[in-house]
Amino acid sequence: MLLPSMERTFAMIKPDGVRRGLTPEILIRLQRKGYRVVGLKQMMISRELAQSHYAEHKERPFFGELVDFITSGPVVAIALEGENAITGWRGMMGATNPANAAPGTIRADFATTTGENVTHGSDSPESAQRELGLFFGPGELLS
Ligand code: FUP
Repeated sequence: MLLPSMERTFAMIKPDGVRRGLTPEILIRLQRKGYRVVGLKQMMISRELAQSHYAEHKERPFFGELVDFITSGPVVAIALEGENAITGWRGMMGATNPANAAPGTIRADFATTTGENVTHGSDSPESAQRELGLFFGPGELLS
C-alpha cells in the first residue's frame, strides 16, 4: 500500500471573494473535502507582501493591476493540511481563467475573469513552503 502523502499548502480567499461574502462557502467546501485548517486569518496584504508573494510575475504586464487588486481589501489566509492537499486544492479552485475552469470548481462557480478569480493556491511543495512562511509566523500554525 502506498504511504499517504500528507501535505500543507497555502490557500487564500482573495479580496473579491471576501467582498462578495464567499468566505463561508469556500471554508465549507475545503473542510467538507476533508482538509484540516491549521492556520486561518483575515488580513490586509501590504504592497511589499503582495510583491513578494507574486514575485514570479513581476515582469508580466498585469503585475501592477495584480498588486493593486490583491491589496484592495481584506483577504483570508488559510493553511491547509491533507493528503495531496497541494494539487487537491488547486483542483477544487479550477483553472486560472474561469472560462476554462471545470464545472463545479470554485472559479467556474463564482468567477468570470482571470483578474478576479476568488482564490489562490500554492502550485508546488516549494511554493507552499515559501507562501506559508510569508503569511504565517512561527507559532501561528497548529502542529
Ligand atoms: P494561479 O496559480 O492559477 O493563481 O495562476 P497564476 O500564478 O498564473 O496567476 C496568478 C494571478 O495572476 C491570477 F490569479 C490572476 C493574475 N493573472 C492575470 O491577471 N492575468 C494573467 O494573464 C495571468 C494571471
